[in-house]
Amino acid sequence: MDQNNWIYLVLILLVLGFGVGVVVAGRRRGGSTNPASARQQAVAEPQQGQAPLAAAVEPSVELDDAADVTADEISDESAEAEPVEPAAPTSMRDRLARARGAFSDAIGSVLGRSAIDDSVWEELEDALLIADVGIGVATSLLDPLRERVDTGDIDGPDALIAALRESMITQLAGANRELAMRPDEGTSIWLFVGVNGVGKTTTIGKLASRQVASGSTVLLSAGDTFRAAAADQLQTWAERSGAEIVRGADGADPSSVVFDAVERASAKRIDLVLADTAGRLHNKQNLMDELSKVRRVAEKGSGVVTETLLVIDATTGQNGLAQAREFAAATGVTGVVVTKLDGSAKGGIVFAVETELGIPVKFVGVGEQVDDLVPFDPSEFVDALVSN
Ligand SMILES: Nc1nc2c(ncn2[C@@H]2O[C@H](COP(=O)(O)OP(=O)(O)OP(=O)(O)O)[C@@H](O)[C@H]2O)c(=O)[nH]1
Ligand SMILES: [Mg+2]
Repeated sequence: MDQNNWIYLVLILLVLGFGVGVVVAGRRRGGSTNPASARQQAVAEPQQGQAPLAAAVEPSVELDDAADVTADEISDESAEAEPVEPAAPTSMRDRLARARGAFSDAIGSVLGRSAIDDSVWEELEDALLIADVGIGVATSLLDPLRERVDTGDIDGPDALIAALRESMITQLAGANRELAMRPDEGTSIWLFVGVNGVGKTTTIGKLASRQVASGSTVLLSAGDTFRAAAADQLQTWAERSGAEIVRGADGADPSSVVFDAVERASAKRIDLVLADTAGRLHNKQNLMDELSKVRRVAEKGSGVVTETLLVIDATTGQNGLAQAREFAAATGVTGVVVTKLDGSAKGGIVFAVETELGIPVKFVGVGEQVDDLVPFDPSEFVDALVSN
């Protein structure tokens, strides 16, 4: 090596030595040249006696989303987030904002009148029809009120709106909205039926959480063997709620899955089986026959179907009534869950189902999260709907 090469080599070594010195000094000060990678390292490799950063964070994200949260996001939250007051529970009134929209305009307008004339009746009828109560229910609500106005029993717009609210509550009064369990007769089974995408699986997940929280042991039966992802979706809810799950092979006979689920539940003395089924069109006879079979087979072992719950999407409006008729004929529906009331201007399907078919609405879905399923309460519902 000649003299120039030696000089170059010495210079390179000097530069490298300086660089290493700077990095080591930075580390000693507790700093890092790359804070993100340092945080990731802390999450991945906690020091002895030190909790990993991820574990120090409340799992405020739902399980589905958890996989998408990077270590960076988690540690940023834990380092910087101020303690947050839990949000006040959203009222029924707020959750039904869209459905109320149709009514509140009409009611505001009626209340602004000095007398009850034809246009008042038109406005109220339009509001009821937009809410999709159906013409039969609208007439049964308004006709008696017309008579009371004629006789002078109702003497002005304020009294008319108050009387309408009362009549709506009365129409929904008296139904038994309990979800039945009959432990003396074996494992209770709640079977969930309905057309595609209405919210059956989500409702099962929400109800499983409620039942587990109230002290029941619960097993979910993944009877939708039609789509591979359906059982995975139910499994996620089982993990969230602390329920067990029985799955069948893809494409397996849905009756065999519910049979196995009930056998497992009764062997383990589990109180309740929540049985999912694939969504199906109510006018496809073979699919409705399959459902009748699922219901029959569910009771072949030591379980009893104490509820067959039809799930209806509020946004489908009056079509929900046709669905209810067919499903009731095939499976003996004992109750309805109306979902997606949070995003619908058509809360009126509740009236149509109850008054025309006599099937009680037992729960309503008002969002996608686990707590967004509430027992149906007529006065709360009507007050939320008919207020200005
Ligand atoms: N906004 C809102 N969305 C809901 C509600 N209930 C269910 N969903 C959503 O509706 C979609 C369909 O829900 P699923 O539970 O998969 O419906 P499903 O009836 O099991 O569907 P299939 O099994 O395909 O027939 C999902 O995105 C749910 O999060 C609700 O009350 N409100
Ligand atoms: Mg489903």
